[in-house]
Amino acid sequence: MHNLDAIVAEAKALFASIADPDALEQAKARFLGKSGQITERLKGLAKLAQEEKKSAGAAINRAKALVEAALTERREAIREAELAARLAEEALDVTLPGRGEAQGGLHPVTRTLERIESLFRSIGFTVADGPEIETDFYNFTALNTPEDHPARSMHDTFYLLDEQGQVAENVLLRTHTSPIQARFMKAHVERYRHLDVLPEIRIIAPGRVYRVDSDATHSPMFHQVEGLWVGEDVSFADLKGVIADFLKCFFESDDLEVRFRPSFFPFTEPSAEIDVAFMSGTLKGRWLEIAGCGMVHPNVLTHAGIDPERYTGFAFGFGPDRLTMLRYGVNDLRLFFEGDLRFLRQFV
Ligand code: 2U9
Repeated sequence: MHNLDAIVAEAKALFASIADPDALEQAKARFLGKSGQITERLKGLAKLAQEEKKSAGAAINRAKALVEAALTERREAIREAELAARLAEEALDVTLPGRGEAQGGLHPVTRTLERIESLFRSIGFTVADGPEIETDFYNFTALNTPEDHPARSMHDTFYLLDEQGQVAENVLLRTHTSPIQARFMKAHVERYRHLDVLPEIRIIAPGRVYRVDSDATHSPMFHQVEGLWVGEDVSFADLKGVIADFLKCFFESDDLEVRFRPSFFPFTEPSAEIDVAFMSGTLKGRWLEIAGCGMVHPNVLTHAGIDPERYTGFAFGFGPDRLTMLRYGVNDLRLFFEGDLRFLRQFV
C-alpha cells in the first residue's frame, strides 16, 4: 500500500530531524498516538469488508512495526550522542601541565623577629611569651611606673571595657613586652625557691604591643623585642657588649658604631638610649636612635621577689619594625600593616 509506505517514510524523515528526546516523543504521537496516522488506519479497518480486513490489517501492522523500529533506533542514537557529548565535556587531559601552588612567604617583620630570636638563642637566651591583654599590675606597677605616669592615661593606653561597657581600669592592651619579663621573673623565683642561689635569667620577649598613636612612624599596634639578663654579677659593661655584638650581627657589618646616651625609664636605673651609626652606605655617619636600655631598677627586682642587694640585671628594648625599615630601606611604617601584596611580595 503506497499510502502506508509514505507514512513510514515521513516518520523516518521526521525522527531523523529531531535531536531532543521530548520532541521525539511528541513526534511519535503523530503516528502512534490516539489520533495518529497509523492508529486512524487501524480504526478504519472496521469499515472494511471481511475479506479485505486481514491483508489490510497485516499491512498496517507492518507499517506500525517499521515506525516503532525507526523510533527505537532514533531514541538510541540520541542517547548515544548525549553520552558522547557528556564524555567529551568531562574528559580530563592528564597530559596538561599542573597549575602550580601559590608561593607564600614570611612577613618582613616576622623575618626580623626570627633573625633576632636566633641571634639571641646563640648566646644562651631563651624566648619568653605572655598575654597581649594585661593587667595594670604587670604592665605598670610591677615595672615601677607611678600611678600618675602619663603612659597610664587613656590618651596613651588602650583600656578594655567591662560587661557594662565601662572602662575596666585594670585591664589593658600591653603597651610594651616588659610584663612578659615581670611574669617570667616571678615564676622563675617561685620555681627555684628551694635553691640557695637563683639561676640566671636570660630571656628575650618579642611580641605585639599597643599604644594610642598613629602616623607615618607610629602604628597603634607595633612590635617590640625586649631582653633581660639577671644574675649575681651582671653589669652595664655586659649590656654594652651584648648590644654591640647583636647590632653587628643583625646588620651583618663590623662597620658601625654604637653609643649609649643617658636617659630615663621608670623600670631601669641608670638608663640609656642606644644610637647606631653606619660608617658606609646611604645612612653613613648619621646617628640613629635604635633602642633603650638600662640596669633593672631595684624596685622591679623587689616586686618579683629578687633581692636587689645580691642580684643585678640589665634590660633593653627595641622596635623590630624600625630595624626592618632600616635593614630594607622602607620609609613608611604603615606599609607593614596594610597587607598590600605588591609591597609584601618584594620580601619573599
Ligand atoms: C623588666 C625590666 C626592665 C625594658 C626596656 C627600654 C629600655 C626601651 C623602647 C625602645 C623602643 C621600646 O620599641 S620601643 O618603643 N624600650 O627603651 N625597654 S629598658 O626594660 C625592662 C623590661 C622588663 C622586668
